[in-house]
Amino acid sequence: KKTGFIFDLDGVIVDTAKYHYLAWRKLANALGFEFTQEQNEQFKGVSRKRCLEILLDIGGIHASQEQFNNWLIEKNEDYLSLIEKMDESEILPDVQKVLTLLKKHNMPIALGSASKNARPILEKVKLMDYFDVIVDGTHVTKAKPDPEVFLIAAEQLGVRPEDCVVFEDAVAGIEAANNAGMLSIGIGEAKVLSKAKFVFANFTEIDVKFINRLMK
Ligand code: G16
Ligand code: MG
Repeated sequence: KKTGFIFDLDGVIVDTAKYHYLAWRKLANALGFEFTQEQNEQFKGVSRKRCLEILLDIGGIHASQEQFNNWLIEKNEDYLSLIEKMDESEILPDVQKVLTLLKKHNMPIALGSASKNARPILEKVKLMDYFDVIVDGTHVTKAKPDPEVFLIAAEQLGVRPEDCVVFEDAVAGIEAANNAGMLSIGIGEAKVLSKAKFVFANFTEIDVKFINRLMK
C-alpha cells in the first residue's frame, strides 16, 4: 500500500495564476471596470465558467448566454496567447526535485487540476513523464471545493483517498482535498490556507525528511 501524491497545477507546479489574472483583468477592463489581484484570489482553483460568473458579478454586468460564452472564448484565447511561450524555466522552484524524489521511490503521482489547459501546459514545461494519471477540467463535472477531481485521481492511481496527499495553492483546492479525506498541504500563505494540514511558502521549504515521512 503506497501513498498517492496529487498535485494541483496552477500555482503549485507553474505560476499560471498570473496569466489567468492578466487575461481576466483585460476582459474586465474591456467591460469598463477594474479587477484587482486581491479579487483574483477567489478565482484560484475555480472553473473558467465560475470565474466569469464571479467577474460579471463584480462588474455588475448581466449577459445573455451567447455573450457569456463569447467572453469565455475571448478570455481563453488571451490566456492561450500568454502561455504560448511557456517553457521549463517557468516550473516553480524545487518542484522537479520533489517529483524526482517521489519517482525514485516509485510513488504513484497524479495531477488534479481544474484547468482544461493542463495537458498542453505540462507538455510545454516538459513534466508529462512524471505523472501516472492526469485529471483535469476536461474530466470533472463538479468544481473544487467538491472533492471529485481528487477522488477520480485516487481511483485512477489505485490508492485509497485516505492514503493520498494533495499539494494545493487555492482555498477551494484545500477544501476539496479535505472533503476527499486526503492530507492537504498548502503551497502559499498560511494565513490564506488556514484549513490546510500543513502549509509551506513553496517547495524549497519542504525538506526530504518531510517527504520521506509522507511516503508509505
Ligand atoms: C486552474 C486555475 C483557475 C482556473 C481553472 C480553469 O485550476 O487555478 O484559476 O480558472 O484552472 O482553467 P482553464 O481556464 O485553463 O480551464 P488549478 O486547479 O490547476 O489551480
Ligand atoms: Mg491552483
